[in-house]
Amino acid sequence: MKKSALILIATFLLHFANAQAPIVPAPSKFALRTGVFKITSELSIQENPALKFANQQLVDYFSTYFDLPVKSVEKAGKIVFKPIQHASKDFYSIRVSDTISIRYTSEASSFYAINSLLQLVVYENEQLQIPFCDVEDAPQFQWRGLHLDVSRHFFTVDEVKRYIDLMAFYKFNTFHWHLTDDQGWRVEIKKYPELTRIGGRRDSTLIGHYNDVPWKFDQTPTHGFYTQDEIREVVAYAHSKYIEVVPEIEMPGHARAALAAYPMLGCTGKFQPVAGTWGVFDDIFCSKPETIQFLKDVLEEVIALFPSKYIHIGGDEAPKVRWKSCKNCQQQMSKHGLKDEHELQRHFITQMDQFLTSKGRKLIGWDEILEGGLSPNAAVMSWRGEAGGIEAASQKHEVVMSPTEFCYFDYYQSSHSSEPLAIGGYLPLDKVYSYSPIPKGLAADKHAYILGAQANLWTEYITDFSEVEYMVYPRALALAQVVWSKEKPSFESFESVLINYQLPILKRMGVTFSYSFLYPEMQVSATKSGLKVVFKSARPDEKFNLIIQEKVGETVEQSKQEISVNDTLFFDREDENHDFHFELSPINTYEFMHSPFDLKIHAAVGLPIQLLTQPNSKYAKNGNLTLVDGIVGKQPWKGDEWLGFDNDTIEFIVDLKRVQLVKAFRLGFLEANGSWIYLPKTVELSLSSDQKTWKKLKKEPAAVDFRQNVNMKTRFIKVRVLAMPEIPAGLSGAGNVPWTFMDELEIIH
Ligand code: TNX
Repeated sequence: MKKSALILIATFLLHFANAQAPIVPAPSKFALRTGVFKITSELSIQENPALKFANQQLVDYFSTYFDLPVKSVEKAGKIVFKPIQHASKDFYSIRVSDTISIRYTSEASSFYAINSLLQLVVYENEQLQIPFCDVEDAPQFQWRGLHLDVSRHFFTVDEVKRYIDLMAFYKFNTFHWHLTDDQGWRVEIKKYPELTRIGGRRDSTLIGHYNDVPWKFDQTPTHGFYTQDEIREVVAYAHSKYIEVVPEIEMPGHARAALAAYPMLGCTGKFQPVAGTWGVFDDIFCSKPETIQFLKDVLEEVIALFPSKYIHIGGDEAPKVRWKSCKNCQQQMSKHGLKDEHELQRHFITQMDQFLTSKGRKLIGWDEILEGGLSPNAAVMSWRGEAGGIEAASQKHEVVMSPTEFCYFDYYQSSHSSEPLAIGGYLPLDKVYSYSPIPKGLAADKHAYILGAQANLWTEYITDFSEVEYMVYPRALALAQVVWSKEKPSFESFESVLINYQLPILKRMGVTFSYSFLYPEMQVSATKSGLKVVFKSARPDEKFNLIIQEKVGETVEQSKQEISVNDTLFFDREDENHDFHFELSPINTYEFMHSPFDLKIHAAVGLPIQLLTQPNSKYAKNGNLTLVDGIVGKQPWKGDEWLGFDNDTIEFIVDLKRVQLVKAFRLGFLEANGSWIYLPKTVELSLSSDQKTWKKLKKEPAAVDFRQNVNMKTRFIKVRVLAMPEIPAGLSGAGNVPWTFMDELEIIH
């Protein structure tokens, strides 16, 4: 290895607390005592009709995973229940000694107690046992949700039940079932059979990422829907696990599957097939009375199938282009004195609100339903950040928080290239764990309007159920903690519980969870002369074999070295034109994935950059270093390599630290229009040796790999990037300010 990569040893160990509750979400109180309760074939549980679901859960778990029959007995068995009053909602307690006594306040809480108990079971010295302990517990939020999109990809009844099983085990209580979208209508509606016959089928599906052009299609038809009997079966199953199923019927947007079945429900009446690509489509439900009546008919059947208090009507991402040129829609607007199409959307949603309210139900919709004014009884699901939630709660409407930044489980969970293709974004486990559903900017007297939070699993890129589990677990455990516990243990403590207790449980249950949180992450910081690199890992005592491939010009040298977490590598920008490729493999025996990292040492690494325009905090993982951290932004976009802005003018200054000859300047831009990330219009460079007088170079059009010849001496380079002020109509994200993503900035001497 060359002198450029020096390894300095600065290893230290973290210490984890010992007496942690192995239960996730962590109970409010947990205390271990000496002794163990031995589980034998004599295990018995007290029969009681009110506790039948809790008992069933226990019986099923022991028979499925330990092949152990548990007897139900009339009088006190080994596991005894006692109802109590005057405790907080869904409070329960467990005392494990020679018998196990459970005190509960509600049927649901008896079920929660059983799930906690099951998580306490350990297999030691060839004996199943539960340590003597005391547990006290109650949930914080009433809406503890997971969502599943079955439109983009269809999942069978058995798979949905499995999803519910795992949810229940971690005390989630709301299953948001996204049943309709552009790519498939999945619920049988007796009055409109074409919805599932035509709308439940698509001829072909996009292969690869939406942003990869030209598009390729699989040419394989897919068809799937749930009959009303199957829906009832799932609802009853969820009910037996104290989970409420909230159905979502999307309107007025994301309606292409329904419109394929009944084209006259749209504005143009023209037939278009069920969509086989992703994103947002201009063709949405028309606002004319016939379509409104159709949707009420659909909701009527949906209400009969789902006893839930809330009915989700979507409301997101509905472009208004068709409505603008539709005579029926314009007529509705003048008839009802509506000033624009946003108000027309409010009028649309209000009619659904009145209908659902008249049936004793409550409408919930994505935060776009705030645009044009909120319908009187509507609850809001805040996904585009927290702002929608804050606004709705301030207007005294109920809110469920689900901001993309913390709750989108379709985002990547690590930056490793071996992650399966995903939509984009970056949401590692610790980020989920750090979430707190009550937004900071919300007045204290409005906190009660926040019902809780949920994670969403959109399945554009998730084609089979094992991948569903991969994306959801273990991130769902972090969210379970967020929505259940009043006081969260530290992330380190959660992580050690996960590694020591919960991963073995997930394994036992056959969950195809992700180990991504255990993969080391490369962390880069700036030094005076270049970069410093460490590989951060969840396990502080981890040792790796580090294989370094160093490419200088055409020659590649390889070296191997054993390192520990927190061993540090240093790189100097004087050693420009080196490409490093690291591979880490653990020396310990833990299951692991291949985890390569690339680092490019160029003449600008670690240089100070003064950001005159601030990037969006969601996309600035390495702050101003991002542009010169040697990690070159790649496609598909994972959200952490790029610096992301949502401004139309972006300015920053690079300091080369001394006046020097610059031959050329390079800056990469990301084009991922499906994610509303557009190439900016122009780049304008200015040079200065003192930051007082600036020499402007010719403005150039931006490009994915933008390069400009400079051939001048300078110390400071000011970069001014101009983006479109607004995404034009007809393109993905029309009407919004486009995202501008840039990386990596290089100086060529
Ligand atoms: C936005 S979240 C959507 C979905 C996509 C998702 C992908 C929401 C209300 N709408 O239609 O599947 O992004 O992350």
